[in-house]
Amino acid sequence: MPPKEPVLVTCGLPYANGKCHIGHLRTYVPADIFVRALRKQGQNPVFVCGSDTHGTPIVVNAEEEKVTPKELVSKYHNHFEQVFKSMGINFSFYGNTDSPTSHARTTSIVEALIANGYVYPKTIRLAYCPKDKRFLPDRFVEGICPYCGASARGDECDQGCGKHLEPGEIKSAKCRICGTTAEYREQEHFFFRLSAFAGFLVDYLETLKGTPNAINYAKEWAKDLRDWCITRNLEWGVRFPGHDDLVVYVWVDAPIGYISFTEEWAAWQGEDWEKYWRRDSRIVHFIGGDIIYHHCIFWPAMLQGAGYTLPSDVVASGMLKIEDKKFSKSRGYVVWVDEDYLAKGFHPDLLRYYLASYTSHTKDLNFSWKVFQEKVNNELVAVLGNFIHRTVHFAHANFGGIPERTGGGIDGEVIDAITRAKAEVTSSFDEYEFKRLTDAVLALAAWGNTYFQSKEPWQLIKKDREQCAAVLRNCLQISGAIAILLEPVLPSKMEEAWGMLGQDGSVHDALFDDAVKEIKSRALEKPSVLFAKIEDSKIAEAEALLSSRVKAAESKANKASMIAPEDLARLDLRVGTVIKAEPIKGSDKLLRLEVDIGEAVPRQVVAGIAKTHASSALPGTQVVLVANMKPAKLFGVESRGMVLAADENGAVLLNPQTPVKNGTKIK
Ligand code: B3M
Ligand code: ZN
Repeated sequence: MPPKEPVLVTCGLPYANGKCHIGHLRTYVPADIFVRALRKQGQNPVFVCGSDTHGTPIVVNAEEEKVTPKELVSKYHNHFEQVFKSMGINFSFYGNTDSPTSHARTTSIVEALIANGYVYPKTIRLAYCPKDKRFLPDRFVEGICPYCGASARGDECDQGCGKHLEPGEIKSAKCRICGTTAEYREQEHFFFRLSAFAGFLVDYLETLKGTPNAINYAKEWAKDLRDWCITRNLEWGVRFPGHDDLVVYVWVDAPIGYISFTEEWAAWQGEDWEKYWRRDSRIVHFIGGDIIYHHCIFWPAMLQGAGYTLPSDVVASGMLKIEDKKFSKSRGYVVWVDEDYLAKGFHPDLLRYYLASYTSHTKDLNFSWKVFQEKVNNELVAVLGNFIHRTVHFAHANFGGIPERTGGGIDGEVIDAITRAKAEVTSSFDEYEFKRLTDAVLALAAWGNTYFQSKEPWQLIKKDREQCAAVLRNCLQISGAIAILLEPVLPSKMEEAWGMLGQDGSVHDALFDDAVKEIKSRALEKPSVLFAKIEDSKIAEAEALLSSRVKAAESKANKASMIAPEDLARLDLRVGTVIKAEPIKGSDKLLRLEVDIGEAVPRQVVAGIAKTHASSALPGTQVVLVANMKPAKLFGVESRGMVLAADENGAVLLNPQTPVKNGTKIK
């Protein structure tokens, strides 16, 4: 059954605060493939996206770049729009959340939520920088996650458990700009009554489609909902109605961009936006795996509370790795789409192919330049390009084009092979598994190569010209089918192939069903090379650029971590003698030591040396102790210090060259 119309597809809005990298494309390319595939099934989806322009991600970076938020946003808005276009990602509309329409729609939705009783004021304690004399919303504050203890920023435990943090929740808060320890001050803020939507969300998530990662996480989270603070102390953003000193939290107005961009597109096209957002429709959100909470919990609750159509599908992509390392801009593990890829002359379609064909949409995707080269050379060049090229080349050289039909039509086995591939391609979209699409088409090309080889047209042409023509027609039929089925992934390359096959119109307008329509006879030109091999030197150059960036990041980090003499002076290092040593129950690594450091009572410390030291051999040994360590409990035993050891093959204890008095300080 064809999915219902009208269809709106959206992509998560990139923050307009930095350049586009491959991590972004992990979401946008599959979304574009999906939209193109819907068109090939005769549907007419609208595809919107745009810049996320508000919130502390923008304000912090603008302060760092010493420009206004508006200037920062317009610079990167243009950058993203340009890169998306170059990558063949064709949005129906690419907006920005600072537009008058976006402000108006946000205000209207917030007012509706207030009118419907879903917003209430509450006084909370917030981080405040006494030096900069301002409140520190979200990314302006750094500290410790109250849930897992990892370093976190104000709105999100980005290095640990990934939890969304509410204002005031972060512990040991420091101002990100000046490093001053924050104070907590009280202020009235406004909360969205998310808890009122608990029952609604449980039911809604039963009906939500998309990828299992999105739906399953959301179902867990829906069990424990906390109300959500939706105002912030910022100048930049959408004013909270009736309060000139507050703006709404960026995660309120950002998804509302999906609606306002539809409005702007509709005004431009003379269409009706309410068809999508006020009546029955199919709304599909493509997002990164880290913003599932926002799209499956906050957003549907907001829409429900204000009376809008709910999303039908949430499609969340897996994470991206670079050369098997966790993606990280600060550590240099990043590939910039513009300067590292497009500007180096790599064709956009090759990267689209990599992103679609590497792995399942929800799994980790590793980008490696070597694998990129292998995939292009072994799959696109050796299988796909080779098949289309040899077919067109042979037809051109021996028949001057696609030969006339004589006798029967296309072979049954050829039609079967195409039909199988087409079924696999169309069904891959029901599960948002784009790799199945590329695998199926590659298999069809491989099948074509075997067919060509087994029919030996180079022999046939000498013996039976008519039979040879029939074989060629079959091969050209397969080539045309490949161009149609693969157009969503390789739009510009398949348009080129379509041209080489002399077909009418554009492959962008062909339907999947056209893949089995019999190809027409026509004159062909000598084919050009569709995919060229990527040389080792190109890859070596790209790898060198990446590793120089990683090295630069490392040396910057090393410089930043150099210490001054006064930092060393903070360590209270003393020599002591082990008086007692014994194993700790339940641990095969730890020993409990009592160390005399010249104090009235020996220090009890826990040391991870059980694998390398028998407890009986230790009493009498001098050791070096960090005497001002924060006390910690290990296996129920309190440790009040740390014994120093060289970290080789386990632990080699440090001690003075000649015995010294217990308690002697180390300088
Ligand atoms: N601007 C980017 C992110 O957190 C954020 C997405 C908004 S989608 C409405 O990935
Ligand atoms: Zn955490």
